[in-house]
Amino acid sequence: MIWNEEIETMSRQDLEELQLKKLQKTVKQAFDKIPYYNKKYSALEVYPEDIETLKDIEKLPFITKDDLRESYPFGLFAVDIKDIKELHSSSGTTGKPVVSGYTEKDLDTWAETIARGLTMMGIGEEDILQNTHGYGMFTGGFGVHYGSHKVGAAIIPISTGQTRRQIEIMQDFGTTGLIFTPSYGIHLAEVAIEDGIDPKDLNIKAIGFGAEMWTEEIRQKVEDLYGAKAYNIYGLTELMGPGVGIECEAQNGLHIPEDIYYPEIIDPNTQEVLGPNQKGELVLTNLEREGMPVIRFRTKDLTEITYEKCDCGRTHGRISRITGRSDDMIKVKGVAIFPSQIEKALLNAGDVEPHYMIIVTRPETLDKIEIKVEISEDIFFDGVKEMVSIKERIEKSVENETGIRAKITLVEPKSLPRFEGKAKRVIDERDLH
Ligand code: DLL
Repeated sequence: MIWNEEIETMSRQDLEELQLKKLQKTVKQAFDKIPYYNKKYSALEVYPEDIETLKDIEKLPFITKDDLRESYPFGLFAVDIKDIKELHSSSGTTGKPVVSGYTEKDLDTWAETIARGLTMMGIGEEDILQNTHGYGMFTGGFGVHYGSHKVGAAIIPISTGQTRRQIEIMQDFGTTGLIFTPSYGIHLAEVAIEDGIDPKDLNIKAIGFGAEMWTEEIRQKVEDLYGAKAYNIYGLTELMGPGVGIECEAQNGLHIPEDIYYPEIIDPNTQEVLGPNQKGELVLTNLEREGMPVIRFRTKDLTEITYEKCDCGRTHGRISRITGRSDDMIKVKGVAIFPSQIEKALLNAGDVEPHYMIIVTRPETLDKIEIKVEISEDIFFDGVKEMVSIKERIEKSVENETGIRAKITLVEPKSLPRFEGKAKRVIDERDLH
C-alpha cells in the first residue's frame, strides 16, 4: 500500500514542477521573514526572483550547523512565537544546541512523512507500534508518535530504557511494530534471550531503525534476532527530525519525500553539485515548512541518490544507506559528539596536555567511549593519588560537556601519536562503514 499515492507516484516532471513552486515560495518566505537569509542573499546579490528553475538553487549559499547554532535559539524562525507549537533540539551538546521550531502545519507535514514511511513498512491501523525512541527534546520519539497517529496504529510511547518492561509489554500487548536505534534493538533482543524469551516468538512483523550509522551485517543480525524485516529510517533535527528518508518494502535505498525535502549531493571538498549515483555529501532544503525553513543545509552525511523508478512504484528519489560523515562528528549512544567538545572538556579540567585520542568501541551491543589523555610531566611524577583526582575531574568535565560518561585513561607524556596536518583524534572501532 502507498500512503499518498498521488504524490508518491507522480511523474518526475510533475514532481519537479511542484518542487519548483514550493522552492520559490520557501526562498521568498525566508528572504522576507528571516534576517539571516536576507542579509546573506543580499550580500551575494541573489534574490527570490532569481529562482526560475530548480537548478537555480545552486545560486544560493549553503547553511551549516554552525550558522544554526549562531542563530540560537529562535533566530531562524520565520513566524512569531505565538505560531510555534513545538520546540525540539539536537542531541548534540556542543555549546549551544540546534533548535527546531514547528507550527501546527509543520507538525502535520512531519507526521505525513512518517506516515508514508510506516506504510512502506506495512504498519497501519491494525498494528501496535512500540516506540523506544526517547520522548523529549530528541526528535525520534515525537516524530514517530505523530506519524503513527496519522496511520492509525496504536502507539506505545514507552521511550528508551526499562529494557525488561519493554519485553514484558511486547509479550503482553502483542506489539507488532518496533522502532529503535540498531544498538538498542540488539541489546533489547539479547536481554530477552537471556531471560529465556526468543524475540522470534514475539509478534513483531516490522522494525524501523535509524538515528545512527549501521551496516548491512547489523541489519542482518536485527532481522535474524527478531525474525522480522528491518527498515532504515533517516532524519535530522535541523530539517524536522526522522522521516527525511525511509526504506520501502524493496529495502533498496531510502525514499526522500521530495515534495517536502529537496535533496542535492555535493562534493564536500569542492562543493560542486554531483549527479545521480555519485557519492558525496547530502544537502537538504525544506520545501514545506512554515516555522523554520532551512535552505541548502550541509548535513555532512555521505550517501548517493538515485532517481530510477523503484520496484515499489514510488517515483521519489532514494538515497543509499549513510556510510560516513564528511566531518568528524561521531554518534555515541545516540548523542552527537565532536572531538572539539572533548578537547574543551580536557582543557577545562586542567593539568593535561592537548594530546588525546578518542576510542569508540561496541564490545557487545552498546557503545563505549574511552579517552586517552596525556598528562603533564609534573603530574606524572606526583604520583597515583593526584592522578586519580585528575581522572575524576576529567570524567566530570567530559560528562558536563557531552552528556556522555567516558572511560578516561591517563597516559605518559609524549606517548600518543603526533600529527602533521589534520589530526586524527577518533578511532571508531565499531566498524560501521
Ligand atoms: O537522529 C533523527 C532521527 C530519529 C532519525 C529517529 C531516525 C530515527 P539528530 O539527533 O539530529 O536526528 O541526528 C542526525 O544522525 O545527520 C546522521 O549523521 C545520523 N543519522 C540519523 N539517521 C541515520 C540513519 C536524528 N538511518 C544525524 N543512518 C544525521 C545513519 C543516521 N545515520
